[in-house]
Amino acid sequence: MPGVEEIKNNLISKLRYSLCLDLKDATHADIFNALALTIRDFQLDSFFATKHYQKEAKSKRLYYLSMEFLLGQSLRNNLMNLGLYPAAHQALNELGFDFEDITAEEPDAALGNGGLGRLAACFIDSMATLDIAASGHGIKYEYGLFKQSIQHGRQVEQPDDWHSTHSPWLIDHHSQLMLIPIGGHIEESEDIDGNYNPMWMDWRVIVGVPHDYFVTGYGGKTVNKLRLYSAAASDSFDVHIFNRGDYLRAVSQKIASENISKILYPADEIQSGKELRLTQEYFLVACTLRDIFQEFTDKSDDITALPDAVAIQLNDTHPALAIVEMMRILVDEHRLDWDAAWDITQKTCAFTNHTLMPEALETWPVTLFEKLLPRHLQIIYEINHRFLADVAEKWPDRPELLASLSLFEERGEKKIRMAHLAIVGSHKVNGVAKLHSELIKQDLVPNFYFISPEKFTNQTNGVTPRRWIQQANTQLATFLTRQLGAGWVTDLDKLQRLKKLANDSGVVEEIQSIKLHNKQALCRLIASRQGIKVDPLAMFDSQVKRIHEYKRQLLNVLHVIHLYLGIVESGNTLIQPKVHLFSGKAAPGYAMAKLIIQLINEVARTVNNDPRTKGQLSVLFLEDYKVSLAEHIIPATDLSEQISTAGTEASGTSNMKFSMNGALTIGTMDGANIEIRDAVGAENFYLFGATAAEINTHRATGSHNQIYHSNPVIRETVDALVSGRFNLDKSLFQPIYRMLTEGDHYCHLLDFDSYRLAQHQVLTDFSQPQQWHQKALLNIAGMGSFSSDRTIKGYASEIWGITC
Ligand code: 26V
Repeated sequence: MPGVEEIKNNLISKLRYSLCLDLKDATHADIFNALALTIRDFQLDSFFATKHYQKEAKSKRLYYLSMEFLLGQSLRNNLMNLGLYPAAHQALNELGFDFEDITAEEPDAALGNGGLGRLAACFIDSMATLDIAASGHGIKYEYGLFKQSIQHGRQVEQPDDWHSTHSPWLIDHHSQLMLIPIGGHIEESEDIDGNYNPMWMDWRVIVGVPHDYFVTGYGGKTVNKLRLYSAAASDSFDVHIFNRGDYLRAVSQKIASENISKILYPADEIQSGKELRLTQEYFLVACTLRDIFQEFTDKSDDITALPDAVAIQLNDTHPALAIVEMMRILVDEHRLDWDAAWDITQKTCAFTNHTLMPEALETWPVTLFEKLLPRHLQIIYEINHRFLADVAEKWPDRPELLASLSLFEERGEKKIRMAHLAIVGSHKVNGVAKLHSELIKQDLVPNFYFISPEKFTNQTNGVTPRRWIQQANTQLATFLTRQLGAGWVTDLDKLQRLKKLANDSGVVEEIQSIKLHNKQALCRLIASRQGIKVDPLAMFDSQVKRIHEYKRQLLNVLHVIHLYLGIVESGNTLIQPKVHLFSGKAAPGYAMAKLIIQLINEVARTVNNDPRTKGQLSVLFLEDYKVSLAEHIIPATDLSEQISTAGTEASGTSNMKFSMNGALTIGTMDGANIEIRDAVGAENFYLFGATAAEINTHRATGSHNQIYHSNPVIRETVDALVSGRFNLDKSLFQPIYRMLTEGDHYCHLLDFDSYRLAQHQVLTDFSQPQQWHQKALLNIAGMGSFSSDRTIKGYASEIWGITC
């Protein structure tokens, strides 16, 4: 293990020979880069050792395909996992730098939108920690998720040029280019034996360049890689266009190719059918499969053994084309017969669904496929034909099954249903929390469940305790290590042992003082980012996540309005001072979500500037939510808002992060909330609202209007939206008012009273600090099974056939 001197010397030499700088001229950003390059060398030593032992062990390899990896910062995580944290800390100090100042320089790698991408990042950490031979495969977007600022209360988006100076964590492999065909057309033909042998002709080529980011498991034994591909143009293949003298066309084609990895699509839960997005998905899949086949054929010449050596996990339908590309490679290139190829493909692939929201389910127009991927379209037709023939044969008396199961949506413009493709081509399909997995079977694709019940399974999400406790909450980590020994970091079930300390008032006071310490740190951050002073003794109530109607930030802000009206109109006083924190981004094209951000900001401005609320109520919208900001907010939160309409949030993962950092949850019976409540005890969780079944019934009866008219508290609150109280323009929030009173699909008003009562109970309980922090301790104690290590062990044994 390198010591302080070695780190110092290497850092200075990186500054000098890689960055051409003298220590005395180096900025904090330069020092960050030099330290990252120093640490990367240690990672690489372990990487080569890992490669060697994985090869010797002939380990089955897992390929995790995802359009998103929301990594955040890496320096502190790598230092901790390699065991170099104290030495690096001291090395920086001895060189005259503050460790916090230097690590804060690292830009977040925001190559994802939200939950799905952050889950992928937790998973690669757990896979390396569990010594699984695994790699992540994604796209190296030049621009990650946009940066958000708030101007006049409104969200403004700016490009996220996350590695303008090139990330020190990435190693480019320009010598391992991949050639990816796209476009063109099919010419029907026969081979010499007279078999149908279609030829994919006149395609153009996109070049894939691999960039490797190294993922250090805890303890540093295993270093896996995350391989991100960028797109480039192929000079040699465009030569004929140049030769024809069509210089401008050749250049524009080059630009078009480079655009493929230019930007992350900033929408989640909204699918828009854009050509560039489909091209990105194909590009990821095609590059990854070239890597998979290359690695496999290096070791084996028996292609039928592929499913024993390789498992592919599809993170939602976005990489589902892997099924089709694999069939193309096996049938067209390896000349396997269809049934053998299909058997290999199905045994290798597995699919995770992450959403029940109809607008997020991917479908692609057939015409778009015809233009970009004509051979893949043919293969999809063939998969569908054989699949439906099989269904018709097995269930001759159920002809109605065919239209509902088909890979094609025939109503309106003909489209390919990517979820159907993913289900048919996989041997396992999983949801991400118990309720979600049930709803997949019962509501989303009941007929698929009917024909192949054995495919469907659940793997409840988890989060990595390395980042979300050890790194984000160093005081809690120190406390845990003192109480439980260091083993909790890789065996989170050890947290259970805290239960017996719940009646030890000294321990409970320590939990309280850790929380206060974290709140003070967050106050300093808020003061420096937004120039606002917050009282650390107030209750911190946080809702941080993408802004979406189904997540119901609006329910939260309606309740804040209700509290405000109580103070200013009825002269109420809150039993405890409260700070409501909101943070999150809205998809740039999602007007209602953006209006909700504006409402939160206008309510914040009104409430915070009203002298009558002083010392009682304040509201903050923290700009530019990202992983590194979450690491500050979550450990400093008293109350975690997990208030989605039951049956809409597949799992949620911030709910887990908050609870394991000692926040109590106010939440609905949705996603993983249900399992969290079971784990921490119903008495330590503030449950409210209708269940998924009740929501269905309510929607069917459509009695929302009645709630507004019959409930004066609700009416007063909703009317305030259009009263001019929060903005001189009374019509500004009219669309929200209308949504609530003319449909309220997400049932804000239905759950309002129940939410209000639960919030009241929260405040009452918060005024008893000893009891509150005892509940906080019991939350931490109950969260052992929400480590992503547990989740990955489940995937490994039940889906991948990998032992760990
Ligand atoms: C859809 C699209 C559509 C095209 C544009 C880009 C894009 C990006 C993402 C998505 C789907 C997002 C689905 C998602 O993030 N689901 C979340 O997954 C979490 C991890 O399983 C889970 O905890 C959340 O409840 C779920 O909303």
